[in-house]
Amino acid sequence: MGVIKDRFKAKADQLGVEIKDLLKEHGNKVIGEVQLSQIYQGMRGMTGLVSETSLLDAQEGIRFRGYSIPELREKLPKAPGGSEPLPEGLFYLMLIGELPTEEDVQHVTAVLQRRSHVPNHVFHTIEALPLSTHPMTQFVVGVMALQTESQFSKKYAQGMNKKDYWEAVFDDSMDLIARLPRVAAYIYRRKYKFGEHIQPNGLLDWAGNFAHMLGFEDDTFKELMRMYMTIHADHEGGNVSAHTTHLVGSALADPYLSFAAGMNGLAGPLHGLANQEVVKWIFEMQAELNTDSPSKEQIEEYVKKTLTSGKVVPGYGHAVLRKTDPRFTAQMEFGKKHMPDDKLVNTVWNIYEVVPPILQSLGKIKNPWPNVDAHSGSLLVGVGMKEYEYYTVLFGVSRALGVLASLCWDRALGFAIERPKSVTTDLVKKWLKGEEQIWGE
Ligand code: CMX
Repeated sequence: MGVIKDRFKAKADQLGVEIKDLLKEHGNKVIGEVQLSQIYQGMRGMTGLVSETSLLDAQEGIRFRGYSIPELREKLPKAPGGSEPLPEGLFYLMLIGELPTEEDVQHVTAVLQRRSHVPNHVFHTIEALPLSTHPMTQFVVGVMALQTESQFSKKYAQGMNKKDYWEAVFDDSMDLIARLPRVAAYIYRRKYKFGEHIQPNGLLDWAGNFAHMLGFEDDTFKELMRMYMTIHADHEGGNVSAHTTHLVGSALADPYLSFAAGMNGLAGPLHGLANQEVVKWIFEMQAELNTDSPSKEQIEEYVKKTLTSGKVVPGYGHAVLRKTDPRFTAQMEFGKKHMPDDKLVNTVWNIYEVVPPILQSLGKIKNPWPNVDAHSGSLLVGVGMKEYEYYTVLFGVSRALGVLASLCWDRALGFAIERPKSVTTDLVKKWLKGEEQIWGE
C-alpha cells in the first residue's frame, strides 16, 4: 500500500495547509442560518460537517470528487471483458481525489487481496448467534469481532503521537475493506446455503471475488456486484451511516468500532434496510393479488392501501434529493441491458410510473421520486439472489469504501471530536419570550 499511502499523505498535507489558511482568513464567515424547525426536524438542510469524498446535489444527485455516476461508469477502469467500473477505482478516487489508472486499480486490488485474511475467532463469534439472527446483526457482530485486529487501538494504547493517527486509521481501513467480503459471504453461506463456505479466489477483483464467495459465478452477477459496490459506496457525509461512522470516529474510536456503529444505522428501514423492504413489499403485493405481474391499476390500489395503513412506500423519497436518484437510473439501465423481460424488474418500472403522482398528491412529501433502494433488490432477485433480508449487508460492504475513505481524511485533517449543542423545549420557550438566550446567538 506504500504508494497509495504516500500519495494520500501528500494530498492530505496539502489540503491541511489550505484549510488552515482558509480558516485563518474566513473562519468567522457565517454559513446560512438555523431555523427552529430544523433543530426539531432532523437538522434537514443544515450544513454542519465536512466530507471530502462526495457531494450531493438535490437535482443532479451524487458526485464523487466531481464525477457523476454516468461519468464514473464510463471513466473508471473495468475488469477484463466487463463494462461496469471496478469499485477499487472509486475507492482510489475518493481517497486520492484523482481518477486512477488501470495500474492504480490493479494495485488496490492486489493490496486488498493481500490483506483479506479473517481470523477464525470472527467466524466462531458469528456461529454463536442463532441462525435466525438478521444478516445485518451478524454482519455488525462480525465487524466487532474483527476489532481485535485494530492497529489504531493497539498503537493508541501504546501512546501514539496524534500526528500518526491518520496512518493507523488508513491501515485499519484497508484491512477492514479487504476483510468485509469474506465476513459478509460467510454470513450468506451460513444462513442460506447450509454453511457450505467457499474459499476466496485470489485472482479475482474485490467485487468479483465477493460474488464468487457468495456462490455466484456467472458474469452478470459479477458485473452487478461491481456496479452495486460502486453506486452504493458514498452519498456525502450527512446520511445516517456516513455521519455515524464520522461521529463515532471523532471520539477516536477505531475504524472497526466506527464502521460497526455506522452499519447499525444502515440497518434502519428509513435508510439502508429500505432495499429489503422494497422487495418484501412487492412480494407481499404479489401474494395478496395472486399475480407476479400486477397491473398499474392494481399497483395504484396497493400503494394507496400502504399509505392509508400509516406505512411508507419503501424506496421512495429522500432527505436531500429532489429528482429520480441517478443510482436508480443506473440500475434501470443495467436491467434494460441484462434482464429486460424480468417480471419483477418490470414491476419496479411500473411502480416508478405509478408512485410519484400519488405521493405528490399528498402534498407533504418533498421528493416523490425513487431512491437507490427502489431498484436494487429486483436486480438481485433477477440474478438469482432471492434472500432479501441479506441485501443491506451488500449495501454495507459497499458503504465501507466511502465512509472509511472519509475516516482517513477526518484523521489526516485532524478534525475535532463532534459535539453540537442541544437545547430543551423549556429553554426554547423562554428564548421565544426573550427570557433566555440560546448559546451562540
Ligand atoms: N412514503 C410515505 N410517506 C413518505 C414517504 C414515502 N416514501 N417519504 C416521505 N414520506 C412522508 C414522511 O414520513 C413525512 O410524513 P409526516 O410529516 O407525516 O411525518 C412527510 O412525508 C415529509 O417527509 P419528507 O420531508 O419528504 O422526507 P424526510 O426527509 O423526512 O424523509 C425518507 C426521507 C427517505 C426517510 C422518507 O422519504 C422515507 O421514509 N422514504 C421511504 C424509506 C426509504 O426508501 N428510505 C431509503 C432512503 C435512501 C437510503 O438512505 O438508503
